[in-house]
Amino acid sequence: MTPRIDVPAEPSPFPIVAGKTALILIDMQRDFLLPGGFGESLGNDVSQLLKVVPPLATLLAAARAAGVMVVHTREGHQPDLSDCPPAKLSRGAPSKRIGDPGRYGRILIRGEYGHDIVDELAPIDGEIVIDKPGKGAFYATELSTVLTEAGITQLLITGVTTEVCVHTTTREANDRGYECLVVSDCVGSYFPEFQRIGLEMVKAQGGIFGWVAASAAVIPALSHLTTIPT
Ligand code: TIU
Repeated sequence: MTPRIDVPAEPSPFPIVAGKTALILIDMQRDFLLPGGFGESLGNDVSQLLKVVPPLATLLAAARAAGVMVVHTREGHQPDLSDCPPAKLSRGAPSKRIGDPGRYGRILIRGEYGHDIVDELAPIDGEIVIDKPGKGAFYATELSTVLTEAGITQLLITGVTTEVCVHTTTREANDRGYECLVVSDCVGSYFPEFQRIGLEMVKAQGGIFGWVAASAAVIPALSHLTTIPT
């Protein structure tokens, strides 16, 4: 029998299954999170995202201790912008567009300091890093193949921003047959009302495209996973 633990979640308990569960950290990149970075330069309140880092670091440590697969994503583009659609490139204020020089290097360009993940959540050996050109982590990436080959069916979804890349990825995953738990204090939005409504939308209508629970409910389940004899 596959060891399985039900996490108390809304709208119903969410099954975490040993060997079939992955933790996904979406776009916890300096460009989105750090003061003086791209996100703040657009007028956003980065403190709303920075508060996600401590609980997510704790959840990440618990996942690592439980042997759960960890996948990090980064939104960004090739230095020549060949993978950035004109409709995305032309968005935003002049001089603050993708590829322009920013405080932490060229904005959202692969290889630049700002494009990489914040130090507190840096990937370690053995963890997957998916570079994605879009908002959804399945679009134009190898994520689907990676998860299929690993036999993953359950996703613990975290990262930023709740209503943009977290929602897009969760919706993509749900359509592909994954069961998705969005961890409420480990996702963040620049806009408090989008955070609240974004989480409501996931779990409405009997869990229309996912489940929602706080990390305080997920972590004990992960700890228990390590104690189940296989
Ligand atoms: N990762 C992600 O959500 N990308 C964004 O551009 N989000 C914004 O909210 N701008």
